[in-house]
Amino acid sequence: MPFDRPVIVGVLNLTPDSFSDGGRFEPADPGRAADAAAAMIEAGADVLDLGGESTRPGATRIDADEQQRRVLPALRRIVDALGVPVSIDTTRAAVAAAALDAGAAIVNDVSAGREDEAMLPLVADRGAAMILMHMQGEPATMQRDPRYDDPVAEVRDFLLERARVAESHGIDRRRLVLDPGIGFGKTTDHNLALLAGLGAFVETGLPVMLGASRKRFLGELTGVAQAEERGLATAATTAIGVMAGVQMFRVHDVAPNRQVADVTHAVAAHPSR
Ligand code: HH2
Repeated sequence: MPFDRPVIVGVLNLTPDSFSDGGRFEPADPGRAADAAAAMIEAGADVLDLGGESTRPGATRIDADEQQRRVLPALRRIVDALGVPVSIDTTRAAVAAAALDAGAAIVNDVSAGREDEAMLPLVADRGAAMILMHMQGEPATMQRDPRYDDPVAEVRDFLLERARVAESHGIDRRRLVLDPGIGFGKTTDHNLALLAGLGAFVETGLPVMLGASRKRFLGELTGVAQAEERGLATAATTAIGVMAGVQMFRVHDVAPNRQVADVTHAVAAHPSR
């Protein structure tokens, strides 16, 4: 993946219940999802992240067959028509395998390969890239009482350990991306600590992805109740991430984040800094 500019990863949830964009697409109508994907590319997305299971706090689990039924028709269309790198947001190896068969290039696993023991061997075998995300607990209960002594150090150490395990399965380190997992078993204060401490993740030398888009803590900070209206708050996190050296941004609203990332990156990369 080229990192000469920030990579914008557009979120396309093929779910009825995602917290901010659920219910937009029917699996029976992959054309609409492909149109939305084309609009994201037009707006400046470099990668599209497709998912068939919501991981919002308290979400119901979706089995591998149903995830495939939701995601694969749209994924095939997007790969065929747009030829952009696609990542599959799943913790199940069967879903990842089918998505890689259909042309996906990246596996985005919010369990960092912990949920399905077949995941890391699969990614190694296919030579795919992988996003390893930190989560404390599980989606059903993760927001009940998350606790850390030192959120930045604990999340960073967890991710480095998962990267080590991924490498021990034969995944090339250069194909790994670390993601602190904003909102996954974290209070607003934990999320703020992670945003303030992004430099510690960048210093690991592995590429870092930030997924703060529209999340609840942004609503808490701004008083904006509707997730779809947190675009500016999200863009602020993109600016913070770019200044800290973060390379990838998983966002629902591509156009404003593309603009913010490009301008901020021009400043961050300026020789006078
Ligand atoms: N956040 C969500 C889902 N997947 N993957 C990574 N790597 N990082 C994230 O921060 C992340 C993620 C949650 O957002 P969304 O997909 O919009 O909602 P839902 O889980 O309800 O589908």
